[in-house]
Amino acid sequence: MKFDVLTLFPEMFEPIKHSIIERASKKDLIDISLINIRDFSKDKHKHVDDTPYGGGAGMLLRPDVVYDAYSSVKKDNSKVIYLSPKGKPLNQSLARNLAKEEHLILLCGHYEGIDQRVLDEIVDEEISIGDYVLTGGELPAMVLIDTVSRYVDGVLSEDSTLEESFSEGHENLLEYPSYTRPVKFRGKTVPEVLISGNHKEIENWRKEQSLIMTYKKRPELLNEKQKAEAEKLLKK
Ligand code: 4GM
Repeated sequence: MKFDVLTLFPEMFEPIKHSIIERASKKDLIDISLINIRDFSKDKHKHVDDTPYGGGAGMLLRPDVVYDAYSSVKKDNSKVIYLSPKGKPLNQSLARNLAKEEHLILLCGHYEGIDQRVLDEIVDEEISIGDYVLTGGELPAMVLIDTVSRYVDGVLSEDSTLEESFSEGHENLLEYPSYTRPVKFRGKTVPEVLISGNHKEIENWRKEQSLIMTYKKRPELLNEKQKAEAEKLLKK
C-alpha cells in the first residue's frame, strides 16, 4: 500500500515512522511519502494561501497550488482522501475497505481551509476521525494510516490475524478482559475458568464477557437480540 500525504507540515509525521508502521515499511508492505504543499508555491516568497473572495477572516489554500501537489503524485489507481470534520466517520469497516486500495493520497487541510473548486476536482472521499475540530488534518491522516495499515496483508502478526478473524463475526463487540501473573493481585484473583484449561469454556466465557462489557460501556453498539442476551447473562 502506497500513501502519499499532501501537507504543509511534513515534520509532524516523524512519530509514525516508528513502531508497527516502521516494521511494515521495512518489509516493503507499506510506503509513506510526504509531499510538502509549499514546494508547489507560485512565488518566490513561497506563499500558498490567499484571502477569501467575498471577505471574511482567515486565508484559504490556493486551488492551483494544491492541484499541482496532487498532480505530482496522482496515478491511475489513486484514491484521494480529504480529512475533515465534515467527512464520513472513520470506523473499522471503512479502514478494512481502504486497505484494499493500492494508492491513497491524503490531503491535509488546516484551520485556513481550501478553495472549494480543487476539493470538488480531486477529492474522492471526505473522512472524519471523530466529532471534534483539530488545528490540521495531519493527526487524522496519521490515525488513518495506522488503522488502515493494520489491514494490509502481512502487517499484523500471525497471532493478531487469528484474533481478528475471531472478532470478525463479533465486530460490534468490545474486547473481553485479559489477565496475567500473578494469580492474586491486591486481593483480586484471576477468573477460575481461565486457569481451568477448558478451551471451549474459556472461549464461551470470553464471548459472554465481550457482550457484558459492551452492554455496560457502549450499549448503542448492540442490536436488540444482543442486548437481551446481555441482560440475561447479567441476571444469572
Ligand atoms: C476544517 C476543514 C479533520 C478543519 C478542513 C481535520 C478534525 C478533523 C480542518 C480541515 C481537522 C477530523 C483541519 N479537524 N475530525 N482540522 O477528522 O482539514
